Amino acid sequence: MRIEAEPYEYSLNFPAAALLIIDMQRDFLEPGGFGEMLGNDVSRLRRTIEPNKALLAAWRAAGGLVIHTREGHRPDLADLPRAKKIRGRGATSIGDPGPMGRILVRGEAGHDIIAELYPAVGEPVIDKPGKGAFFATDLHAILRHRGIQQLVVTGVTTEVCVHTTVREANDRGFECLVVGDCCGSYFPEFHDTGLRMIAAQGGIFGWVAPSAVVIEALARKAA
Ligand code: C5J
Repeated sequence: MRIEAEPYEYSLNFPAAALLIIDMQRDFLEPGGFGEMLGNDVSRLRRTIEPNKALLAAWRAAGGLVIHTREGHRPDLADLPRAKKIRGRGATSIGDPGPMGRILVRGEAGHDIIAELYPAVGEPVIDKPGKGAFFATDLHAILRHRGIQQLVVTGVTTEVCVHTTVREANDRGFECLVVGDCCGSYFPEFHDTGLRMIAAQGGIFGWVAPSAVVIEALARKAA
């Protein structure tokens, strides 16, 4: 399946491709969550919900593998490096009580994925303690076992967990197509530059395309 993308067309090999949705969690996206508590404008992330819903529906209808990730830590915080805990010097940090339970702790309400994009039964959910989805997780093993070579990547935030994951994936030999309007940042300039960085230099980390062209390619496949 040929997809018009930056810096040049992406050849989607559907059975060997997975949709990887990064950290669409309540604490990052919902009003009253940790992200908003830190002073961020969550509407900048929420604009990605509808395009993600449409892409997810099309991907599921085509029978493709969907993988979700969540950033967070063990309730005992044993996997939380001190450097991450104290970063930002904020009054409230990871593991502390927040508006939706303990912040970025597994099992808490704010750690969970937003209802609009909730994982279906059988879709792997990767709990990741870092920014990249490969660090200290079984993602690579799952992709290998399923014969996946390509990743269509969406989620938040563009310049942090999406970027880190795409860089990790690229170094492991995966071809990454980042769906621009399905990614979001609290900082619009970081989002725009983050996408440009991926496709720059001949696609140094991967490709970038809008959701409409990916959905259209999936519809062509179904026809
Ligand atoms: C993600 C973050 N998911 N910005 N986390 O990007 O801390």
